[in-house]
Amino acid sequence: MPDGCQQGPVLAGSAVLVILGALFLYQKTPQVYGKHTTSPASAVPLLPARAAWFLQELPSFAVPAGMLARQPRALLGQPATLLLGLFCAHYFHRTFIYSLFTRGRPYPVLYIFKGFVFCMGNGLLQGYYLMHCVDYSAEWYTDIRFSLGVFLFFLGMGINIHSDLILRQLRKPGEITYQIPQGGLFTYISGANFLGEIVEWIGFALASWSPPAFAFAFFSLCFLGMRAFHHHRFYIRMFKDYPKSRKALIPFIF
Ligand code: NDX
Repeated sequence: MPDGCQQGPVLAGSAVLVILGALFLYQKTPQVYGKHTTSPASAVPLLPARAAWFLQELPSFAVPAGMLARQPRALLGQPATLLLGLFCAHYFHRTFIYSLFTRGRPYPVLYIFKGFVFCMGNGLLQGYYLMHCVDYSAEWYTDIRFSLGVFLFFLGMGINIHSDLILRQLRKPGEITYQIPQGGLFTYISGANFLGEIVEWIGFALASWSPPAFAFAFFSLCFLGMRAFHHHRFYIRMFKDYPKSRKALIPFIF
């Protein structure tokens, strides 16, 4: 491990992600945004979904992108910079493209603030670890963990983007009604976009083989896995004709 790496904050940050993820597993009630919004629109301050997702996710892109920009040119082809580039690519899409096109309902300002803090912390953690705490050898590019991880990262990203697109097409601009999603992995599960994102971060963890990346993959599995479960229950309650064979997160299993 390079000398400049502060291991204490890295381990503490990774532990926070794991603890937060585990807490979500025990939470019986869903996070109160999107289809699980409970209070009337006038009761809590809200922002339009586009502005909300942009503001909330921006630090996940800006912080690691800033770190990458400060790297000397000679390091640009190294595994660590490529891996941080993948992280930035995901959040470039989430911040500038997903946010621009989302047709989600207005989003609670308090959640934007919490999401912003989360994204800032996670962006710092992943970026700092890859830029200051790992020293991959040139052989890492041919290691099976790297190849499989990068494959899963892009597979998951493809599933996530495709599934979010299917959801977006269920609404006309300005609508906030819900319909049964059809097509793609939604044929088998209610949380197709979430499964894609989980596969993506498991791939990133494998490819970078780093404690912060495994911690974030675990957080995503818990947070999005529970969200898929709550979405599934919502659909079963709301639609009498909801497909009986459809599972929550894992096709044919759960
Ligand atoms: N953002 C990750 N808790 C979160 C923001 C909120 O990126 O403090 C986690 C992320 C944060 C959360 C983040 C972490 C935990 C926080 C929480 C706020 C409080 C919480 C900080 C950072 C916290 C404690 C106190 C315990 C620490 O109207 P609508 O919005 O429902 O419309 C939806 C629409 N749609 C439909 N339209 C028509 N018909 C249907 N049947 C529809 N079903 C859905 O589609 C939306 O416009 C859109 C997608 O909705 P949905 O619900 O499927 O996905 P959503 O949860 O909004 O996520 C959107 C994308 C998705 O690709 C997902 O994979 C990704 O973002 N994501 C989301 C959350 C976390 C995350 C990724 C990750 O952990 N990697």
